[in-house]
Amino acid sequence: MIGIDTHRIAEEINCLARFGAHPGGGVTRLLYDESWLAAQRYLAGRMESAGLRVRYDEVGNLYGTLEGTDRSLRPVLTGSHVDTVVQGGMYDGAYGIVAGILALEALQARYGRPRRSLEVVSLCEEEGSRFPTVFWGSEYAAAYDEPERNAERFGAAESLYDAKGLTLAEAMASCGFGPNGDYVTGLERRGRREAPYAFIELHIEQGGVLEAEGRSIGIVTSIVGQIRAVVAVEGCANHAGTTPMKLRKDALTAACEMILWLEERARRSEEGLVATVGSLRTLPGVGNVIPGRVEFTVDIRHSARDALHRFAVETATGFNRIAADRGVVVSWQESLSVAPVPMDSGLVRKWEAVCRDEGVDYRLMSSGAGHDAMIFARVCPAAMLFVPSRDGISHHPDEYTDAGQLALGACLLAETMYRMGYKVEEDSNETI
Ligand code: HGY
Ligand code: MN
Ligand code: MN
Repeated sequence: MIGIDTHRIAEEINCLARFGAHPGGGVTRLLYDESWLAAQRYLAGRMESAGLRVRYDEVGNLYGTLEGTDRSLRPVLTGSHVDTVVQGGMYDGAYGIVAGILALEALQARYGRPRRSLEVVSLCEEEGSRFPTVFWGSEYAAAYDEPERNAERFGAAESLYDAKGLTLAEAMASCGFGPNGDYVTGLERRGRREAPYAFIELHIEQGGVLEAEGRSIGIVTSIVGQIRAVVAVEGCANHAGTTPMKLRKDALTAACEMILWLEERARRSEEGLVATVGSLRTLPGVGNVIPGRVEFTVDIRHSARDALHRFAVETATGFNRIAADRGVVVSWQESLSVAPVPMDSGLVRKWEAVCRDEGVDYRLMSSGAGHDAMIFARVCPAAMLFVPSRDGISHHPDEYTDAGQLALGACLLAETMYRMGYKVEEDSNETI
């Protein structure tokens, strides 16, 4: 199996983490902000120095291609997202991009050109940290034969606002991307004309299972489904000093009752269901005014579609009951509904064969985090490989994975890409 230098991969991830390094610790690199653009430009240069053909697509996904000799074969695509949560870790997303570049660089150095093109992509956005939308990069890339879908998404971008009131469309245009973008002339101005042969994503586990079992590799069999919503509670703002308690329509105390109710129901619910309120805003948000309006986010996940939807319906019903009891009005605006997605069994078997051949101890597992692989799974076989997260911590400055484990994951990625790109099975219909 090709070797990826332990020190090198840790170094390169540290280097990428400089873009958006947060003074309070961690990394904040948000779609189309300055650090995002600087990171993409750095990665474009790094892909070029790795001998890859570099191009952007309309939304700013950045591709590095190791051109195959047989252009009739569709490319294998690896990679992940370059954006982060606010004060997130330096491995979530970034690891899959850096490992992909190092793997293609090592393969080219050892074996020259593959038969089948091999590509690494730095997807522009997955987290939903700046605008109320997620998977902005992979949704565009996966709509390879649905230009109207991307046109619709570009239309919607005109009314997706960040905290400072800038629209996604304006932010995209400010980086030179979007339908009229001039990002770099001569580069591919549209997404891919055909789906990749396969999408394989290397990612940190973001949980504690591998570490608890002392294993270095997890092969993902499925990714949980998610329902995300913004809940608004409309009460009545009033004077904090002159309004008797029994006459109040306090939006914040109503929201608090809903949030504690949600936590308690999730605790008692089906095994594996999780529900989170990650952000909350009160209006007018000053100490001597009873909050008149509260907006908070709800994030519900489960590996079974019906359990996920059942819980979401129960939650909306429970919130309505609490609102009625308190004389306030509640509304629920869904921002994401993505079903649980199985990973491709052929690719899972391929990963298992590579691990067995190389004597690597692995386990099969599902993912509690969402990933770009679940979007690509709509249009091509998709699969993921996990490496451990220390103490299971992620979306936090303390996110960490040992360099040896990072390098092992990258070696397995390189070996899998080698088998799919250089030792192409002579199958006509290109099945995995
Ligand atoms: O939230 C998630 O599951 C992913 O990290 N975006
Ligand atoms: Mn994440
Ligand atoms: Mn991620």
